Amino acid sequence: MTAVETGRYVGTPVRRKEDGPLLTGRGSYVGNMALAGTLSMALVRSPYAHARITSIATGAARAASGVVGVYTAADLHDDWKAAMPCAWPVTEDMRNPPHYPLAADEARYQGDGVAVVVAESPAAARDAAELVEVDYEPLPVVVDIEAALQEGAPLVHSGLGTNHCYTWKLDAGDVDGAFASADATVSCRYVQPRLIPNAIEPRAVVARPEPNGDLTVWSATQIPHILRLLLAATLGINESKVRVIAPDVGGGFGSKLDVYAEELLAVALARRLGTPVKWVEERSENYLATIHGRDFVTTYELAATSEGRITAVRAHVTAAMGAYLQLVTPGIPLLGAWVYAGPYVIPNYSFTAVGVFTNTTPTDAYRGAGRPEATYVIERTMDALARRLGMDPLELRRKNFISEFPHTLSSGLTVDSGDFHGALDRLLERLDLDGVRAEQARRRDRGDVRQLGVGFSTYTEMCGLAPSRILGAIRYAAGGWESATIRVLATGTVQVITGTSPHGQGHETAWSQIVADQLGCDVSEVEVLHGDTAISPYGLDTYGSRSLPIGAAALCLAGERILEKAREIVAHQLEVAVDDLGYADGRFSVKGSPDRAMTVKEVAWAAFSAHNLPDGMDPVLEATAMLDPENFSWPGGAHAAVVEVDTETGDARLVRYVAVDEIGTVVNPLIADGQVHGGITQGIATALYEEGVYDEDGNLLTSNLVTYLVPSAAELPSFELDRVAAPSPGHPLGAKGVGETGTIAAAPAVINAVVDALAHLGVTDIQMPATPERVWRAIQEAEQ
Ligand code: MCN
Repeated sequence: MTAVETGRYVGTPVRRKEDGPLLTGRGSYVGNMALAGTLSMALVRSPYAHARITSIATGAARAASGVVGVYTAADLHDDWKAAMPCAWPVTEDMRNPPHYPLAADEARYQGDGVAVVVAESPAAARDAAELVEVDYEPLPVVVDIEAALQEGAPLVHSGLGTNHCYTWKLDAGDVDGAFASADATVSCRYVQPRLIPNAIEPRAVVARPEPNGDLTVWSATQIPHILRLLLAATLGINESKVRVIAPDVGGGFGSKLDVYAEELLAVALARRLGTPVKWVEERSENYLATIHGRDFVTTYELAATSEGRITAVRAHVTAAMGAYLQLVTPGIPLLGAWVYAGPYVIPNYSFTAVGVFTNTTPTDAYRGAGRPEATYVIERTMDALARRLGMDPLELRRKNFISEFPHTLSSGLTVDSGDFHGALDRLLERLDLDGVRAEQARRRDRGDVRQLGVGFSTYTEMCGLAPSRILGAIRYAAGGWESATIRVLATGTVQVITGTSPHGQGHETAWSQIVADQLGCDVSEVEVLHGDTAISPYGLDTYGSRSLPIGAAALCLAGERILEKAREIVAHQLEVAVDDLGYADGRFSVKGSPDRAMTVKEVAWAAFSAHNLPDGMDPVLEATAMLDPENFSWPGGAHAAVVEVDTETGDARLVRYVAVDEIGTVVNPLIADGQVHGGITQGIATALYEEGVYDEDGNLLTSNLVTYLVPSAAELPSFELDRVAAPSPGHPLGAKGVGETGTIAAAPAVINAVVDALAHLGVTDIQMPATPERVWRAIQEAEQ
């Protein structure tokens, strides 16, 4: 695609258009909707992680005041034309046990739905749910992924005869040979904690049957288009009869990239009862019933020469699926599968992922999905290899950086552009490493209680999901294209319809900037419509930092088509050849006669009135583009964390965090900074605070905001951000995705810093999250 000229808006920190209503309490969230005749839904959830359901008595609940109906799996059995969808069967022989919105015979994780109550109010529904009497016969439980693979482990699905879901491999080169002939090898084992997404707005859905048999569904979802498709398929409804609307959505971070039992139940019950049915998740339900993230154990090995050239990588990932496969559960490890060599040239490559069922909440996409896991193990192991070789960890990184582009990774994909050296140079300029090291030395000499450490992470990731042919080749069911329509209305204002579905990312502003530059209008004259399948019938929604890489590229293409059509109209009306016209800032003029001109607004009126258009041309100034990218998007960068660790209590605190990202052209630096801030915070949360913990009976011990530690601004320093740019040659603006970079880079930088703070005591490893207890124990063990 040709590069698009930018003007006065792209690259400037335009304030977010969408913030006014949100900040003044005038957002339109599903939870606030009050449609006439709405009934409320509440779920009865299993308190056991694994239990046979021997009976369900619904009589008392049915008799309760305000209750309209109580339903079990058996009652709704005929409503489902298919089981709940898993769109990524990663191997032909992957095990995918049928998953229905309510458990029929067995509950397989704490929170698994076993019955649903519909009542006249949320309180009546919840109260009646308490009256449903379920007899459970507890069954053996397995929550640990490695234990689940042992011979004789309790089986999550006894019918499968195993907890093994799939094994997926990617091999290139002669890995065994490279390890056999290496001067140095390191082998490390890492645990990625289970993470529990906590969007500020919990999930919510309202389903309304329309008088003509159509169905309207409002959902706090990231994926209105995919949801429509899968609601239609699962319930056997004509897809064109279903309209899904994602109004304002208060964050998702991947957790709303799913088709949930509650959405299917609300739709099925609304159809049965002929009236709107609504469900709003409670925070405690969010912990149990919204997907979780991560929960990987990885062994990661590097082979190198004595000079520090890395010759091979071998990564083996064991990944928790949870009790069932949700929409893209099995594919999450694969999203990192190509980048286990990081930003380094490593000729021999081996990656294996093993998916495992456990009696836990299903896992699925959580910010970064697959790539934070990869970056963490690489960047931790780079430090371990540097220790082994007696080299400076940054020198080791520099020695192995990809420095020529495009670069085809040994794993097979091509990194189109990057500047890893430049990012690291800039980081060091900002950091004053010598100063930090001097302070560290002083504290060590003095034997201070609070020791200082600095840690680095240099990264690349593949985002912008993605070329459809590659997604097809790895057995993902859908494509990766995106759509955009631009309409210049008769009065000259512009309507943009995007297939992306922002839920906090600011597309209304960024897309307006891009279109305003292309068409030479004011940013306030552009209105961006999204998140309603009746308005934007085609789209693949927002996740995987794909919206700018793909959605905005489709937008640029639609803009080009608008300008092509406009140019033909101007040439016709001014009676010149199209090539005789120049274009700048929303105005076409005849080369050499600048006064003979028409603005885009004038052309829009001419196209609307259609009095004098070229023969055969359709009226109105409107264009649509569907764009399937040719490559992934390859952001990268270098991050550094400076931490202070209390050697008596084990308390680790961030003192500084410096990030230099390379995301190509930046459309809106304010939005991009916000994305990096949020991303870094989530990476730091993994490193220091957040961990979903089950006891051995499968009870979720971290089931609220008191026990699951989501950090606030009070725990964090002010981040120091900077950027370098290596624009993507495959993107019309040269832009790359940014939505996940911070999360991908931050955790290893922080843990490397904690380890560095304690290196003089002999500490070489600390598992995430580095809680005071873990840090304290690591110090005690090193001292023995
Ligand atoms: N942007 C930019 N210049 C760039 C890259 C991006 O100005 N070079 C801007 C874009 O215009 C867009 C925003 O940054 O407004 C994010 O763009 P992009 O990287 O394309 O990511 P997406 O819009 O596809 O968002 C998805 C990404 C993901 S995968 C998660 S998870 C995540 C994230 O965005 N979840 C979020 N950021 C979030 N932010 C909020 N507030 N809430 C979430 O749930």
